[in-house]
Formats: sequence, C-alpha cells, structure tokens
Amino acid sequence: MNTEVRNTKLSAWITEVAALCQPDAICICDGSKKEYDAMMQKLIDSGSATPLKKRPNSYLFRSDPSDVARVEDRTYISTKSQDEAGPTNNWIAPADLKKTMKNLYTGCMKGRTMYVIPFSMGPIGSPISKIGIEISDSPYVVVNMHIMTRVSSKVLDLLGTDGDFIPCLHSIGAPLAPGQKDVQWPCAPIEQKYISHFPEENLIWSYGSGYGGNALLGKKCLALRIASAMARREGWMAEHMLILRLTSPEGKKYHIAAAFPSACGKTNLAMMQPSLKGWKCECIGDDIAWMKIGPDGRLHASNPESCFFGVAPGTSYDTNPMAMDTLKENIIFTNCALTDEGDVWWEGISDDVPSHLIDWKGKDWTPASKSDAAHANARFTAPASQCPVICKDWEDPAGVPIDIFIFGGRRSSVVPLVFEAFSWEHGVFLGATAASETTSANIGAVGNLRRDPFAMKPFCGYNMGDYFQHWFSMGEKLGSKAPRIFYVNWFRKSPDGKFLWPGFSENSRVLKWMCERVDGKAGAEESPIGLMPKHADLDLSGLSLAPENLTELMSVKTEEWKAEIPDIEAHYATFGKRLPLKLKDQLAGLALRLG
Ligand code: SAT
Ligand code: MN
Repeated sequence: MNTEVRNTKLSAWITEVAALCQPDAICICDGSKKEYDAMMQKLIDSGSATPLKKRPNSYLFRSDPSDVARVEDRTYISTKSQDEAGPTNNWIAPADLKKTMKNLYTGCMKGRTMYVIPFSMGPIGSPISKIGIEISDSPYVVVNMHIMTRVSSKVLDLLGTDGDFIPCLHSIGAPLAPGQKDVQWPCAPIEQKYISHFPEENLIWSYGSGYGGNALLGKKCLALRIASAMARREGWMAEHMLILRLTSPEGKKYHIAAAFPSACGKTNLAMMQPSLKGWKCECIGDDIAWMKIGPDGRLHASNPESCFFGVAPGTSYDTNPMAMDTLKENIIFTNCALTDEGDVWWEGISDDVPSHLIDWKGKDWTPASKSDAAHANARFTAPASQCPVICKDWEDPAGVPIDIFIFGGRRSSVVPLVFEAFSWEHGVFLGATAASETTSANIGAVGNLRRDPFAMKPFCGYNMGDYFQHWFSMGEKLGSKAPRIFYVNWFRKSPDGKFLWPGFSENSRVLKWMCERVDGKAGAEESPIGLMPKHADLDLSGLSLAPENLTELMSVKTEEWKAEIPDIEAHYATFGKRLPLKLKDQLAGLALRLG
C-alpha cells in the first residue's frame, strides 16, 4: 500500500504532522480497490462496519450519538482580521487557534495509524481540479474519501517534486493508551471539536469529529469554504448547488444549478425524473458547483465531487427512484437502521415498517419504539458513476453552460412555489435574503427560520458582504450571457399543516416554465416580489391539484412580505460597510412595491 512521496512540501508536512500527532504508523494511501477492501476488512474486524447481506460490497456504520452532523458552532474561518471572516462565520485569530489546536493535536494519534490521502476534487489532471492531501487517523474517513473524491497515487505523480496542494489535517481526537480497547466510533467531546479553515494560506485543520463534512475534508471544507475564498480571488464561483441537465421533448438542453441548504432536497431535484412526458433530466452533481466563465462568455459549471453524500431518511422509490437505484451496491451507509435480513432501513424508505430492526444506536427497535430507527441525518456515500441518470458529460473539464439559477429553501409559509427575478441584481438580492428552516444536517435546533444567503451561510470562507459583491461583479462580467434567476419553495403548507405542492417529479412543471421563460415562450405577471407564472403559464396537465391549493401556493400576501422587511434589514445590518449598496436599493424597491 505504500507509495513514494517525492514532493518536498508534502514530505516536510508529513514529518511535521507525525512529530506532532505521534501515530504508531504512517500509511500513504493509493486509492486502489485492494486498499479499500483491506481497510474495510479492518473496520469489520473491529466491529465498526457491518457488511450488508442484501447489498453487495456495502456496509453500515453507526456513529457515536454525539457525532451525527456538521457542527457549525465549532466551525471557524480563521483570517488575520475578524472583519475578513465576517459576521456569518465564527472567528479566532490564526495564532490563537493554531496554539489551541496544536495542544489538542499533540499525541492525538497515539495507538493509531496516520493515513495520508492524496485526492483530487474534479477529474485528476483536469485544469479545473484542485489537489488536496488529507491526513487522518480515521480509516472510516479513508474509505469514504475513496468514494467521495478521486483518491489515487496518480495525484502524487501529478504533484511531482514541487507541485502545490491544499493540506487538510484531520484527527478524530481519540488517542489510545497502550492496551486500551478502542470504541466503535471514537471521537472527542463537543467542546474539543474544531473545524478550522485558514483561507489566507489554503489550509484546513479539523479535530474531534469523524462525521460527514467535519471529517471528509474535500467536501465542505475544501470544495466550498477554501474554494469560495480562492474563487473570489481568482474570479470564479464555488457554490452550494446541484447541477442538472434538462432536455425538452424537442431535444433542447438546459442546464440548471440550484442552491438549497443541506437536507432541503438537492439530491432529489438533481436526479428528478420529470412527470411531464418527453422531458428528460440527467444529474451532473447534487451538492457543489464550481463555475467559471468559458471562452463563449457563459458560466460553465462542474461538479468537483465523485459521490453523493445524501440524506437517507425520506429517500424512496416514490421520492427519488434514481437515488434508490444508485444505492444497490458499493455503498457506505452511516446511521441507518439494520433489518433482520441484513439490509438497511430508514424512515420513509417504503410503506412497510419491519416488525423488528436494530436502530442507529445499535439497539432493538420495533414500531412501538418512541424514537426513529434511523437518525434524521443518516447518510449514504454512493459513487456518482453508479447513478442511472448520471449525465455522460458530468466529468467534462469544460463543464456545462448554466442557463438557470434557482435559489430556495424550506418555508412552510409566505414564499410562493416559484417566481422569477426581475434582473440579475434582483436575483442577487433574492439569493442574499434567502431564508430557510434549519435541518438536522447541523447539530442544533431544527425548524428555526434563519437567513441562509445562497445556502452558503455555513460554507462561505470569507466575509459574506464581499461574497454578495462578488455575485454582482460576476453578473457584470457575464452581462447578457448571465443565467436567469428564479426562486422556489417546494415546502409551503396549508393552514392545517399539509404540503400544498406534491414536489419531486412534479417539480418538472416548474422547471419547464423556467425553460420557457428563458426561451421567451412562457408568460409571467409582475408581482411585488418578482415575476410569477399565471396559473395558465404552468403546465399542470394530468395533475390533480385542488384549485384553492394552487391559489394558496402561489399567493403573495402583502402583509406577510412587509413583515419580512425588518428581519432582512437586521440581517443586512450585520454586514455594516461591506454590504453592497445595490442590496439596500433592492430592499427599498421591494418595500416600495409592497406599498
Ligand atoms: O455533512 S455534510 O456537510 O457533508 C452534508 C451536508 O450538510 O450537506
Ligand atoms: Mn450540502
């Protein structure tokens, strides 16, 4: 398994980290199947992984109940000045944070192996790709990184002796004393967890958690937080967006990128199978889009990941059949329930509820049990290449030209199903004011409304006021070639708490209207908040939706929108001088239109 390290910066870094963390052994990973299988075997032998009889080469892990999601409260953007990190990020000065973390890292890998994981975000060697090296003491991280990113010794070849990479240091923070028995999911207590980013030196330090975005550092840490800061410096965009290709019955292709917060349906929309006859949807990515202006002056998007790290609960043949078909083999499941037959199960997977399960905590579960069998943030790690509707161009270094941007979130009230921005500037205003109810993708309260601009609140690696300005600047560069911007809310509820819109494959009706708007074919009506389809502009053929539900779904209630304004003002006030004036103008415009 050992691979030669010829890169000067890398070998110096490995030596430095080994001296600090004091592992028992060092392993340079090569990304091979042999390595994956050997690592998984170790995880089975130690009791951490359960092979699933019903799914070839698939495994179930159960995390510690304290380590089940990202920890936004313990996530830091550590820049020289606090102002650079801005009001949406936690901040500690780099020297102080490094001092604290070095204390924690000292001896933290005792009794463990230190894995050096060379990976590429984006296809290896492609001009859009970035190379990272994750050092981790978690074999669970190694196997997940194998699926999530391109782990390979080829990455080391590409680095040569003097190539550059993004160092990503990770420890679960659970050293073992001689003879100490390991636990199934070692991690550090919450107050010792730190997910730290140093965007001014392209560096990531994570300590104490083994779960998801806290530990799999190529994803949120590198491809969003560090990449967003690089993107601003270099004039491109790193966004929390799915990417899909929609093809009309006439064969015209549209590329859509949509930003929704974590656990708000990006994976479902990315793989959606249109209920409208003749329309086809293909998936390019379900979480992250890197976008650059191409030689044609248009914005081209590509997916830096090679996997879907999706929320399992709620995924079913009804809601997302293409995800279900992706999950048949070669999958890592985390915090799902286990059936007596040796398969995974989660709330919403089907109407049948087994009479007995082992829940995500490893305890017996029956339908009479009070708690859920799977954790609400249970996840699958699935190779993107296995998705039946993965777009053939998903790894094309040129990316796909984006026609449409969609923003949105979970709003049980106020926000209608869909509306279109009046202009790019108005669209940036919509992104910058987006609000959504919190989900279990983060440790913290669920269901609280919060402003989550562009679904990037937890992922923007610099001052978000500057990020808003970056969006305006990109719009200026793109000019008439800029994507059209829309806002959606699939989650509006009736006064008695029922979803008004069926969602999933029926969302194709909303996407069709957007495509027709781009082509200048479909109508829209001006409302105070944006351009809205009249009922007749939406193709609702074959859909049984009570007319009063449709009216409620599309309604814009002036008083409710007026009530949003003080909250938007308070949100904007947090950015002080860094808030682009254009956003204040847009807010004033909204207030004026609401009367
Ligand atoms: O845990 S992750 O951050 O990777 C998943 C998510 O919150 O979107
Ligand atoms: Mn996400």
